[in-house]
Amino acid sequence: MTKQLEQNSTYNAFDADHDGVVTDTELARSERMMMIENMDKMADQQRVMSWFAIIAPPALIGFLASGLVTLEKVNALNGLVTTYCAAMGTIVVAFMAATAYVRGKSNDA
Ligand SMILES: [Ca+2]
Repeated sequence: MTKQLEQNSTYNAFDADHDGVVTDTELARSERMMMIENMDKMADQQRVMSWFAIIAPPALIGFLASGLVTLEKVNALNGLVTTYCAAMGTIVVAFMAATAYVRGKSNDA
C-alpha cells in the first residue's frame, strides 16, 4: 500500500527530489538542516547578547565617571556596578566557551 501526502501538506517540503515520496533519508536531511538553522539563530542571539555584555560595562563606568552622577551615588552603587560588570564578563566568557565547544564538536563529526 502506497501512502501519499495531502496536496498541500507541509511535509511536501521534505520531498527534496520531488518524486512524490518522502524517504527516511530526506526526512533525516531536513531534520539536520532545521537543527543547523536553529543553532545558527541561537548563535546569532548569543552573539548579540555578548556584544551587549562587552559594551554595557564600559558605558556604565564611563557614565558614572562622567560627573553626571554625584560621588555619593557612585559610592552607593559601587557594589552593584562591580557585580553587574562581573556578570557581563561571565556572559562573554560563557559565550566564547560555548562557541569553542560547539566548534570542537562539529569538527569531530
Ligand atoms: Ca523524494
